[in-house]
Amino acid sequence: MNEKILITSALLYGNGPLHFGHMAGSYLPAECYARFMRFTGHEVLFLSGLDEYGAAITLSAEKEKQSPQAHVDHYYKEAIKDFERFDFSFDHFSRTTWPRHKEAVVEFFQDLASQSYVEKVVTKQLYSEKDKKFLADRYVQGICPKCKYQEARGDECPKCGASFEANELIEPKSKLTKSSLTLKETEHFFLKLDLFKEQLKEWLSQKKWKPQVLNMAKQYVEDARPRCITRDLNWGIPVPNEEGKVFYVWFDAPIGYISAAKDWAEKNNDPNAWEKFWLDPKTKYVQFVGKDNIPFHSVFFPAMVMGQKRAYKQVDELPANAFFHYEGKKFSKSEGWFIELDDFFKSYSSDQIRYCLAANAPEQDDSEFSWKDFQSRNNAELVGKFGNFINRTLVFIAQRAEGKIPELKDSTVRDKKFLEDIQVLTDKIKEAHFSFHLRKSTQLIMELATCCNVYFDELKPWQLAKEDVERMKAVLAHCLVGIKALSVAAYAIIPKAANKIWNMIGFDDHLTSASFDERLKMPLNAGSPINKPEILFQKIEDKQVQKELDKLKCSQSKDDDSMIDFDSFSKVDLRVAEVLQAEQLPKSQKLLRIELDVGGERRVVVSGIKEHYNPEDLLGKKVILVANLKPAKIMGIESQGMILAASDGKMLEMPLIENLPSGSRVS
Ligand code: B3M
Ligand code: ZN
Repeated sequence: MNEKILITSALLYGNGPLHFGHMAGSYLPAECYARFMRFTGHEVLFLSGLDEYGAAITLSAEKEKQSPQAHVDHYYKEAIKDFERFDFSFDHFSRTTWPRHKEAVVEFFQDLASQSYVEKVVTKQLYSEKDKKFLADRYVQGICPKCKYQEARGDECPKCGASFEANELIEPKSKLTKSSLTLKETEHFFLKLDLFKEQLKEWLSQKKWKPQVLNMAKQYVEDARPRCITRDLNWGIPVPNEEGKVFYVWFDAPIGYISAAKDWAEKNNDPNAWEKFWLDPKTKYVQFVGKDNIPFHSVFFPAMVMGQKRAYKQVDELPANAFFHYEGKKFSKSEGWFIELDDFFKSYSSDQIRYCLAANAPEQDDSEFSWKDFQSRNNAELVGKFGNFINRTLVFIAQRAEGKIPELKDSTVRDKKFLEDIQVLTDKIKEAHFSFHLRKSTQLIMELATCCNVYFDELKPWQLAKEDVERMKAVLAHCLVGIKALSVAAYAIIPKAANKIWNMIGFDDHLTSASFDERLKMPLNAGSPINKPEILFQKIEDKQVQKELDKLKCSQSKDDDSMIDFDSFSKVDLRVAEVLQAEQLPKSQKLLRIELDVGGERRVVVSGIKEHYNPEDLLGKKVILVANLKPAKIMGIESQGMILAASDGKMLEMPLIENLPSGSRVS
């Protein structure tokens, strides 16, 4: 049955360029889903936009000595350009400074206020005596009240994902001047989240989302209490009748999903068209976000929607992804840990990177982009399996079958099995897309390519060319069914290549002029010519990969911020420590409680190595301990140091000392 599907990707902060981290997390999965859903005949509205208000923007605009508006204007243009380079099929990419977004936000607020879901409260906010102003949470850093991470931001902890009010931070400081802050009274509006607690619980209990998403949502609901939705700031949507106050960016941004639809409708000269998606309970609404955005999308915004007089659609599916890193570290423009897209697209195609990011999408755990993996996905999979089958078949037809499509006839048991396998695999690919398993669908596409290659190798058309030309032609006709299936199956992920293949096998319309199922069923035009086979993907050479890695190294060494001097290093007290005891922490998947002997002193450390080491195997081992790390409470246990371990994101290994006694210094 055809559905109406509203798809949104988290709004991108307008304070920096798009990178693969965003792409793999909340954009590409949405983009492939949107393409697939349209291709399978659904009515799709795929939206996103730029998140342009809030202190994240003013902070970075100040750094670049620009006005906030000029700053977001620049990044809006960049975002449009970048999404185009990735062949995105957004129906519209809007922005929160779009004038009519204001109205939508004020309307949301007034609806909530008129039903007493907001209250005005005298609050104590962090104030900088030095700057004579209240500091928005983004300008504040401190220690996370939940996990004690030292560099928590004012509104959330990047380490444990907790979200909180800036005044709950321990030892708050100004991010810019590092001066300490005091609490001072100011009036603000609070959204009474607690009033929605039961309704949210009931609503969430019906969701079949990923356990990690549901757990985070449920935890946040348990914690539900009034949340401040206004700020003392001069960049944002003004709160009606309140001088100097604007709405908190997380209040306005999700409403941006609705405004984006209105913006789309207006630009298409059909101003009410947005209602068809947003106000129809039959619409299926899918939101793609990163894991740090889960609380806002699963609880905060749904509560705002519950408090509206109009029945806006609530989110139905929230396939939130984990984080995506670059060669083991977070993407960061400021730290030079970054890929310039201008450079990237000079050497590689959108299909190559879309495939690689889809194959590594952080669906369950954090994952990463590495140049070696990119090379091997490209060379072994796209070129070696997928492209190779298409190329060898078409070249063979050009040389041995007059370049014409042979008739599909006289199917043997083996041929029938091949056609059945194609059917089974394309069904599975469909299912993988429907259930948001993008990684799985890339694996299945490669399985399909392998199945085709195996058929070709087994049936040996080159031998048949000498023995039985008719049979050779029949085999090639079956191979063409395989090529057609590859084109159809891979479309959502590598749309350009897919359509090229479609045209190579003799069709002159666009692949998506008919649906996925129709395309699979459709026969090839026996007797008509195939088009000249083109190379679909270029091989990536070792020296190219080396060049990219060198570039990264070079941008690192240029970056002074990431270098430390010897004095700073020598402050770290590294010691050999012998494991005396190790035990599981029943409530944690990752942590072990380890007791160590450090030259006669006993220490307890909580260490995230449970997935890689059995506690009993650790007894008597001598590890390296950071012995002068400030103690931190982890799961209620005071951890007095940190054990060193190497990891590539998948494997983890601790350096072990064989002969030296515990307590020895490591330098
Ligand atoms: N811009 C946060 C982020 O990019 C934010 C998403 C808003 S979605 C309404 O992580
Ligand atoms: Zn934390």
